[in-house]
Amino acid sequence: MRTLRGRGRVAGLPEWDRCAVMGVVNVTPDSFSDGGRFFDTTTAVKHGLDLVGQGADLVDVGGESTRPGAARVDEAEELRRVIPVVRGLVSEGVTVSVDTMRASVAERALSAGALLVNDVSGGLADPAMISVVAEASVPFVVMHWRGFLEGPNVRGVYADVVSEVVTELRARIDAMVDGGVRADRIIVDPGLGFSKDAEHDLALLAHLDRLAELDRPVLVAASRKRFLGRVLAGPGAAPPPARERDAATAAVSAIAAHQGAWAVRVHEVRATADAVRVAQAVAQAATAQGPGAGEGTS
Ligand code: PMM
Repeated sequence: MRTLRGRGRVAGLPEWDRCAVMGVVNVTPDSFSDGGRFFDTTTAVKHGLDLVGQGADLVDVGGESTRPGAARVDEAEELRRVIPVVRGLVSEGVTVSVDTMRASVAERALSAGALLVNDVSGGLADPAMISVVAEASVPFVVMHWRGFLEGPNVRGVYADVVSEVVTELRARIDAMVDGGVRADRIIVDPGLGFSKDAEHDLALLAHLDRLAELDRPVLVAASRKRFLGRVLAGPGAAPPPARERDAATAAVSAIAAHQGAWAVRVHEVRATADAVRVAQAVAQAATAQGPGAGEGTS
């Protein structure tokens, strides 16, 4: 099986010897899977620390829901939600990433100690994002995005979803590099569920190795997403609610880690932390075994 290359080190971040686990803290009243649960600073910081206790290597803090039809929060409100949580987690020694489409929020979060910017728009929503990331010389997650999830953008149209995602991500990488972002800072993400149906998401997971063409580490963020609801429900049935999709999420984490993903982004950390360790043990056994190993034992 072809696996992803370039999983190893992302410049500017600690190095993990296996697929890293990114725990999610949404400081929002309305995210689709955990909206409202961690909406005040103290609860959000405590939740982030709990995720680290359960095995998260880094914590992704976001203040704006990206679910279909969600209204944008204004900049002041996003800053109010995100910055104190970033500061609180950084002061506890946590490696923090900021999930934002706004350059100003990214900049303030970096000043508060965040080490990574995770932008679901891949730098498209805010033209100032590229220069902020270039200037700070920090790692940047470039997710595949076709615009805000409203109107026709909710359902993407693809002739060949895998090839189109690879091509469109390559264009974003080129734009980032042209804007002064160092290539070794860029992480790519196929953007599961963003202008994609279940069949698109599953095709991307089945062909994750194609992202190796981009030669960048890959982040997979499948946690609790709609396509898992579809898979669990089967044809015609109602999908289970988002919070009942954690076992399915951990299954995706094992698949992604086995294929060589750099990190997986999840709401429930414990099962995924186990999944990536099992994937690592299997990978090590495969290396130890190697071609020809075991000869002479019979
Ligand atoms: N999905 C969500 C939020 N942030 N970041 C990246 N890099 N990739 C994603 O697919 C992604 C993301 C939406 O899920 P949430 O509201 O449960 O956090």
